[in-house]
Formats: sequence, structure tokens, C-alpha cells
Amino acid sequence: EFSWTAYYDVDDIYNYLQNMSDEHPQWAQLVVGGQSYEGRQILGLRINTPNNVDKPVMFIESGIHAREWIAPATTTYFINELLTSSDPEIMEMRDQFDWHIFPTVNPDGYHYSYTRDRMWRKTRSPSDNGCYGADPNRNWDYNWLDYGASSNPCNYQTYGGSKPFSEIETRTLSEYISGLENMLGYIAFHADAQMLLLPYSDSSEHIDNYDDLKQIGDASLNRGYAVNKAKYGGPGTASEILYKASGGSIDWVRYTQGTRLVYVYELRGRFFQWPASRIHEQGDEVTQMMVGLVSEARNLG
Ligand code: 0X9
Ligand code: ZN
Repeated sequence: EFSWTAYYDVDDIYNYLQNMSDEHPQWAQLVVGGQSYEGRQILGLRINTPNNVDKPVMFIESGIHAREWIAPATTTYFINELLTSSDPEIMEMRDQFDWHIFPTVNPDGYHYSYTRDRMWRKTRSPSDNGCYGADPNRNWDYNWLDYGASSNPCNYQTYGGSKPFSEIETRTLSEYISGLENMLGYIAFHADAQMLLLPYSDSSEHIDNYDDLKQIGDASLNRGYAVNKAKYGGPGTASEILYKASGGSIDWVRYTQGTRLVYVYELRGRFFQWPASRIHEQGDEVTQMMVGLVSEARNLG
């Protein structure tokens, strides 16, 4: 039985998605966002009201870094809230969007972290010199390798890959994203800096709707704070308040898709550890942060 008091391997997460789509067939549809090097799928749920009227897309990318386990756990928690909560604000949030939610966009890396090397971050594609994986958040085709990324395949953290979109995970996911019409929001969940970040990740220049993103982000963090009194840094431009790094998903999405609401939530933890007994706490906090985000975005119009 799936719960939020333990961390699960990717097969169990995918079984959970399958079960939710079986239990809520009019609301939730299993979708394939892409493929992995080892032949897994990037599975997600599309959640939409049964009549399926055209609504803006809200996209959630989670688990791009393998060791950040709290991200997939929080994402399935959030899916559960969207599909089962009777809280009017959560139901309203559910009904407002065409949700595309992917809890583990780096399934090979996650499985490797789960079974072999807890601190694994990258994908699992082999390179010529015997090292494995690229950082999937340095591999997107925007300013690739300019800042904060390594060109050495043996770099454990930030190898950007042999070329932009060298990794099948980022390449196929980017194709899925390009195929979506009307994407209003793109949210990425990471750990563990406990911060809310805005594009761009490699330039401290403020983007054109920075003031709106800041106001919406503040509303989101305030809603989250009310749950557990946990203070998050930001909202602020990623390159300014965290560090400069190119080839991340949010920069590519913002630049090539023109998506208006783009954020990275760096969730809680220390050295990527967060006790399973406290997944609920993080899950409720993020659910309220999302309520805060969508209601402030609606107020702003
Ligand atoms: O480095 C990253 O990709 C993200 N931080 S993490 O510790 N989860 O790896 C930050 C992504 C936002 N971009 C930048 N600050 N460059
Ligand atoms: Zn990360």
C-alpha cells in the first residue's frame, strides 16, 4: 500500500500513478513524457476536469536530480491532494488547469540512488571514458555549458553532457513540452536549498515579468509558512540568490516556450536527506504553496 511515510523506488511510484488513473479515470490519465537511457518511461499524470475544456497547462517537473528524493515524494503527495481532497481551495486549483505532472523525470538516476549510491544526481548514460551520466539540469539547449557546468564526463555533479540534449531524458521531455499548447506555468521541484527561484539561472538580469513573479512567489511562500512556520529564501532570480548555472530546464522553458510562470522550488532537507516520517509536512506545505501561487496569479490576471 502506497503511503507518504516511506520513500519508494520508481516502479512503485509508477504503480501508484497507474492506480490513481484507474481509480479516477475521468480525472486522471497516464501520460508518457519521455524515455530514459535504460529504457524506462518518464511517466506522469494529466489531471483535468471530466469535460476536458481547454484550460491553461500547469506543468510539474520533479526529481530531475536523482538524490533529491523529497521531490518525487512531495509530487505524489500533491497528486493525491488534487485527486482526493475535499478542501474547496484545492478543488478550485485542480479545476483551473490542465495539469501535467511528472514525479520522476530522471528515473534511471533515481533508481540508482535508491539502490546503489544515495548521493547520485545525474542520469546513467555511459561515456567513452567509463564514467556515467550527465546532470540533466545542465543539459538543456539554452546557453549550454556557459556557466556552472562541467565538460568532464567524470564530474560527479554537473557534467553538462556531450552536447545540448545529449540525454534522452531531457531531449524527449523537451519534445513533450514543445507539443503542449497554452502552457501558463512550469514548476520544478528540487531539494534542499529551501528557496524559491526564478529564471534566469545564468544571468542576474531581471526578466520582464519579474515583479509579478516576485509578488506571486511571495504569496506562495506566505501560504506555505502558515503550515509549519518554515522560512524559505527568495523568491529571487536563481543566479542571484543561489548560483549561476546554465543548461537548466527553467531557462530553456522560459526562453523557448515563453512560459509566464516559471519557478524552481528548492524543498527542505540537509544533504538531500529528509525523514520519511516528515513527507506529510513537506507535502502539506507545498500544497498550500501551490494554492498561494495559483490564487495570486489569478488575482493578477
Ligand atoms: O543546481 C541546480 O540545478 C539546482 N540546485 S540543486 O541543488 N537542486 O541542484 C538549482 C536550479 C536553479 N538554477 C540555478 N540556480 N542555477
Ligand atoms: Zn536539484
